[in-house]
Amino acid sequence: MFPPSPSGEGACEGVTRVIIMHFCDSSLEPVWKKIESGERLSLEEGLCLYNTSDLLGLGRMADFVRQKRHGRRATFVINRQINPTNICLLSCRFCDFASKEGRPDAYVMSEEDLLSRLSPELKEVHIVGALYRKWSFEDYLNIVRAVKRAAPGIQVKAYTAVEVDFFARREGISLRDVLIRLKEAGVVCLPGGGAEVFSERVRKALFPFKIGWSKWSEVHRTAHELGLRSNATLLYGHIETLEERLDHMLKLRSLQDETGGFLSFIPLAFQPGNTGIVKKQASAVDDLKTIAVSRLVLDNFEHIKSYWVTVGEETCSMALRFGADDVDGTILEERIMHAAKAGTPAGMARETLVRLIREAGCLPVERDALYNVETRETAVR
Ligand code: V47
Repeated sequence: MFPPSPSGEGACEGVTRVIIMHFCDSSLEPVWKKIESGERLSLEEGLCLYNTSDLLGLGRMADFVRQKRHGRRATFVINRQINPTNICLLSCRFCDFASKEGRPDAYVMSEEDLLSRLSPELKEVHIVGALYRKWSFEDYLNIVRAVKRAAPGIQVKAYTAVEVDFFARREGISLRDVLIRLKEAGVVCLPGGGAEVFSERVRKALFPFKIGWSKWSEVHRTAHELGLRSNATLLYGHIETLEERLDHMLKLRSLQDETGGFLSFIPLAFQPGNTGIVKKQASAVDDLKTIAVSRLVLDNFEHIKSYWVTVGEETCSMALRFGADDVDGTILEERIMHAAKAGTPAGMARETLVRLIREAGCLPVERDALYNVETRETAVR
């Protein structure tokens, strides 16, 4: 349904090379044989990768696959996140961002607030709201329309599957009709949020009133049928098991086989904040393993994003040699993870993104919301 992306600068496609890998952990050898010959990995093989003590061996395999697709290129986007309100009908146990009407931290942005956040250099605006009872679907559409009116050149990535489902139920219309109207308003891509972990056990414990895999996948499948691209996330580092992480990835892999509409996969390291669910966020080793396993298991996802907001600048940079090929963008005003006391800045300068990409030995390339890079000259030398 969607055309394959061109291979990246320096990509090794078409070049026959013999790669000799040595592992400290011999259980990686049969998995490497499959990876080298382009065979698909199973859940058990994913577990073998997660459980290895040979972190660098795992990284080399993921880097091999990453370099085959993207060479040394690593992309970033000049973007901004906008969260028009934090007032949400849901009260998910893991979320410190959502608030209720009348609480001191509750806010609702006016159109003026929203538009004051736009600036000419932005390529992408990433809008994620909350389920606000007082706003109709038309109000949510007007946010997108206002951005497009004020800055027609900015691409809008907006509204997670959770919000799309909320709009459909509120208006009594189909998901398809919601998505058609979002597209008409100017949305080019759905963000990957709301996926959390597609485990019913975890859903019941942490977000029982939020949609699960069945509805989440229906929204994304329908979006892809309409030509809207989308992303997919995984929230890890709370109560989920490694099997549940892998099952999540395999579900996404099968949907991607069907539609080809996903652009990128983004593992989000859970920020514990005030939730009391866990004391500490996942370790840097777990972050790097999760990126590497995603790259190796999700063989049909073009892009694996290392999200600096949750893993920090250093791990984000290292992740580019563990399978990731993208670092998201400048973001400027991240609120969701920062409501949960993320220790990273709320935004990052272009120069910092370029530096962290270069430090990993990669070639920084600026992209747009749909991962288009204008020409080879867009590589930031
Ligand atoms: O679905 C909420 C997560 C997601 C926390 O598509 C948390 O490019 C960590 O969708 N710690 C929303 N994560 C963010 C999102 C996103 C982010 C970056 C890029 C893209 C993309 C999409 O944030 C939610 C939830 O899984 N989240 N609270 C927390 N305390």
